[in-house]
Amino acid sequence: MALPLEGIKIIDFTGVQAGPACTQLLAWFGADVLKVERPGVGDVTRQQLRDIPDLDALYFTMLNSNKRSLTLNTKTPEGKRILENLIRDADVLVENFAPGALDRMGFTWERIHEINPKLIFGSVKGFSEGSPYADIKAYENVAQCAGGAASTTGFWDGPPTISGAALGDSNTGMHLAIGILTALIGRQKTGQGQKVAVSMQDAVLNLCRVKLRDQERLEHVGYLEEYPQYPNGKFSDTVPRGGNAGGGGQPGWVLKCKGWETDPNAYIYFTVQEQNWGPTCDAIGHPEWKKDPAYTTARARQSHIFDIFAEIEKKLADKTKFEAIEYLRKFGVPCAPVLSMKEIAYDPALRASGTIVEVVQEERGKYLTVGSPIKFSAFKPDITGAPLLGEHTDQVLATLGYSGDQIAKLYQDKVV
Ligand code: CAO
Repeated sequence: MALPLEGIKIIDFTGVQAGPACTQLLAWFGADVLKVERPGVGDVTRQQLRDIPDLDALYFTMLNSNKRSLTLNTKTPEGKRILENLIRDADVLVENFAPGALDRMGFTWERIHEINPKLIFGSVKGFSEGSPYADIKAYENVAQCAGGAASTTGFWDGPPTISGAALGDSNTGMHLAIGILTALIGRQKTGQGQKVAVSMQDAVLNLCRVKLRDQERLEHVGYLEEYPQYPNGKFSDTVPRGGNAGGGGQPGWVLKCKGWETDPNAYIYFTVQEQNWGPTCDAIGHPEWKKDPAYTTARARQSHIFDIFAEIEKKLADKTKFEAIEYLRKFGVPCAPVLSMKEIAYDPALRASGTIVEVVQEERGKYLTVGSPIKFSAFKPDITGAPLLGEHTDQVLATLGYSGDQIAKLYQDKVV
């Protein structure tokens, strides 16, 4: 069947992770994504963290599958003309250059809109227009710090901590994809393109919504009853780091299982679900806590929640994390094993669902990547390899009407 985004032409003027993650998603769903890269260099991630000499790094292949690649020096007059022609014929252009870089090339939003008023222009920056930091270049951790994730992650007696999840990069790309699809639907009504801008700071903050909720609650009542600091510790005037606390209405913690002394991931996450307190007491071998006023409400439990967790750990001490989950699921406890990346890579269920996929990459051979986390009933995205640098340059130029000789001249002049 035709994929939903088939026929949508996207100029992918992106690099590193935030922009490429957005356009890769759209490519999986059928868009024709043409990556425009600097001749001889390409996206910097082609060369970053290489595991095989001279081959495109996994950093690149895992963020640029299902795309085509055109090399083009957009600082040359002929390169600019080619880009203008591409813009005239495209539906979307996505970029995540350093602040001002596209303007310096001569492609301001106003100019792009003039060339093609129907085109949707997607842009990622570290900070929004008007921010006092708007001129700063940004990578993942810059955004995690500025978006509220770092100050609220980690333990209260340690420094702000960065998450392993790409909250600043891929998350921003996902936000931009939503914006672009929204603008495409909007265009069906108005016939007009628009600029869609997402800052990495804002995208991180959007995922830290509950922490802003906590800031406001703190200002109203002076404490946060689901944090480990309650009721025995002190609160300041800002949301503290809560370690592995649940963060919602349900307290939870990371608990040790059999083998934790040697295996850094022999843990589970255990949630004390309010409405499941009775079965939880049975599961942890303390049925008497069901009626004990020191245990019957979340508030009563909180002052000795770590003693409760210690009791649960005793109960789980002879179980591996997988055995613990098998046991606890029967009692309706919301829980999961702490899975290592190795366990995830070889997880048969994640492979069967297409969330972990094996892709064949030209020159490299097989590698693993994360497939579409979004599942559709009418189609399953087929994840293919990433393009080699400039693999489709000749093809694209021919489509634009360049003859063989003209293409050879463009190579000679280092335009492509
Ligand atoms: N032809 C000619 N020149 C090109 C080109 C092409 N095809 N593609 C890029 N360039 C030029 C740019 O115009 C720019 O030139 P000037 O500095 O002279 O204007 C230069 O290459 C470098 O631009 P850049 O933005 O790609 O690279 P950078 O190293 O200065 O910064 C980054 C990288 C990621 C910090 C910055 O792009 C940024 O802050 N982007 C916005 C936020 C973002 O997306 N961050 C990445 C998240 S993933 O970790």
